[in-house]
Amino acid sequence: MRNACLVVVDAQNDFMPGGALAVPGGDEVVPVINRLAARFENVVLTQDWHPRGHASFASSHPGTKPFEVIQLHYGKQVLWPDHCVQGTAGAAIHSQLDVQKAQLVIRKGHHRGIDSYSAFLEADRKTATGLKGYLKEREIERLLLCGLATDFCVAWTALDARSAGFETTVIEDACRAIDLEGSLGRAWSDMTKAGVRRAQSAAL
Ligand code: VGL
Ligand code: ZN
Repeated sequence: MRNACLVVVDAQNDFMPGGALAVPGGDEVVPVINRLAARFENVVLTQDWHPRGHASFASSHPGTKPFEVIQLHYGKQVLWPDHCVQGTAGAAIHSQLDVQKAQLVIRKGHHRGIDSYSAFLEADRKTATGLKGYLKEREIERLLLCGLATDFCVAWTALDARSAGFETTVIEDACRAIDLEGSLGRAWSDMTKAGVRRAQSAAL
């Protein structure tokens, strides 16, 4: 699979049970991803990496609460509890994730005023992370996505991967979702429409 790359999205402590923005069952993906990663020559990780006072934090907008939606200069933004603050234990990749072979870690969400669910383009839909250029230069054509959360960072990354021309598959049992007011169902329907494939790890 020289032209394929496994992209492990945000497998970080703050998205695990007990973390600041815990995704139900988030830790269950770790052994599944470890089994998958053993079979890939190319592995890339993403890491949500926010400065203190980030625009996606409810704590940065007095009078708001986590999970409310507000309007920012680039459009709608869900407000989250403070999470994945640069350099904190919560921002670290899960210690059981066997990622020694990963060749690149894309850190995203580091501009204070712009969120970035996608590993390709920030929420202003203009600022690129550089991942597309990296993968194209490595002649990668197929992306297999796993990690957290299915309906936010995995889905946005998958949709942008399709726009960038990659054959894209989301490995469902290697992901877990936040599922805010139907967001998981919407994410799957958007991904299916965009030509993202849905697979189970056992079938790969
Ligand atoms: C994520 C919400 C906020 C994710 C990151 O990794 O899906 N979700 N920041
Ligand atoms: Zn975030």
